[in-house]
Amino acid sequence: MKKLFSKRLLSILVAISFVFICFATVSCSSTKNTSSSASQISDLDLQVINSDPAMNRQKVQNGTIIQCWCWSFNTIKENLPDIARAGFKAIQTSPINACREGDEKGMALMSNTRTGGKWYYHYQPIAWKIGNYQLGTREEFKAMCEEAEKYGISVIVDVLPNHTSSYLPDVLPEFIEAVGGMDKLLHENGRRPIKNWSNRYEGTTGQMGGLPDVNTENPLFQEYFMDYMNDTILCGADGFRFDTAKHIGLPDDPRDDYSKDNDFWPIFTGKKAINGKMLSRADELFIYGEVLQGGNAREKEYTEFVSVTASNYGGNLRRALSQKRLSAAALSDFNHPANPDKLVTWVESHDTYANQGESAKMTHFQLRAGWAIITARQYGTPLFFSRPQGPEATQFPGVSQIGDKGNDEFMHPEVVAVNKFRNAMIGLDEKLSNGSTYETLIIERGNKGVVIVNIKEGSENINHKVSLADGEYIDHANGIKFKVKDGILTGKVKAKKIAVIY
Ligand SMILES: [Ca+2]
Repeated sequence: MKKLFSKRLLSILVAISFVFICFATVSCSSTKNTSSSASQISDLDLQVINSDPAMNRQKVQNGTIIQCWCWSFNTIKENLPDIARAGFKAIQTSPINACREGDEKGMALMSNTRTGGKWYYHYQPIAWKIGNYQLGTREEFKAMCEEAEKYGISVIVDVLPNHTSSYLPDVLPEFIEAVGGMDKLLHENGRRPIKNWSNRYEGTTGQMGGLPDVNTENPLFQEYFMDYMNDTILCGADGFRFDTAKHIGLPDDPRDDYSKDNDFWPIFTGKKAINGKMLSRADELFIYGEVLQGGNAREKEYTEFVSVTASNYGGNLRRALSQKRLSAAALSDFNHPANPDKLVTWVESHDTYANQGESAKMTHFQLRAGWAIITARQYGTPLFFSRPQGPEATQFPGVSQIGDKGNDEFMHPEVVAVNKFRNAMIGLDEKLSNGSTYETLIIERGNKGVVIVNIKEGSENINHKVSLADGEYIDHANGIKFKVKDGILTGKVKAKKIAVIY
């Protein structure tokens, strides 16, 4: 309660100080489109005032998240004004825990040498404490969270309790001692590679991708990991992404011989204590699990505890974009058995970009078109993957390294316009339809707004029945004029452009 009050007080004080600056400069409205930071404060103050932490979960779910992939804590902190201005409501960090220090701590995102660096070492935990050589220290993380709060931006932290570093000797003695010794660290089955991915016993207790499977049901591990989770929340985290969540068993999944209860999910969503310790602020946190669909993922069952990733929808969307067939009927279907308000949607994930490379050849425009679709829709919480700097449609351009910010696409006017459209359309019903061909998708929200995604090489003349009030509209993305007369929307969307009308 004390934290809640102090956060509210801080928000009010920041808002008041913004108002004061506005009066002092008498320039808030007249300089809205210039680039100086003082002139853009007016764009931010509403977001600050709306940053009531009690509403955190709903705010994140209704908004958009930017995955600051491999950005350091200091880099994120420096770019918070731009992130807020772009209309994002949350940032997602890469894993912040102590991690494998491979390649002599090389900082290349991906190198072919033994010393250059590899991004994925931060997905290999060696102890549950905050800070690593890739992203920064605990103090820097905390400072980032404190700054994010000023902008009404929530912080989602990527956690990966399912496994350790692929090289077990890397695991620090403090981790091994905390769980009761080396023989208590892993599941009985934890070094046998998963062969049958539909077998829940293998899938939840076996070794995935060379990563030893931690006994996540060992009460000593649970207490140790709870201390980390609560420290992360104390520093200012507002939610979590659970990596490889489908590899941690649900209560009714088969148990490993070393485990008594499959109670990981009840404990780490605040429904049950471990040795007297509860997850802090559990009701406010936005928590989702990486539950990649396929095999026997039980993706619907996970939503009893957490939101989950709509990975099939991401695949369908990427296919639709590459085949230039944005069928409204096909793209209406999230291809997921769970309630759609429990889904996290993406065009691509860091895995499809950096691991399999399956999405790496997508162009900036294809990614924006996909982003516009998931962000304009009523359901699903869109996750924006921030790619590294450098030429488009390239997996590892080699321009930026671990710790640097990604490319500027998160600030592209079309991305910003759809982010703000989403924030303005909360709760309104959606209607998807096509233009003259499958290369134009039209997403209406209630009687308030329309987003048009045109992936054609040519322009699309819009002549479409809508529920918008009659009048003239200026598209928020590219400044194109549209008109609604007698319920018919007319205007022209140029080749490979997105129009955001409300
Ligand atoms: Ca597991």
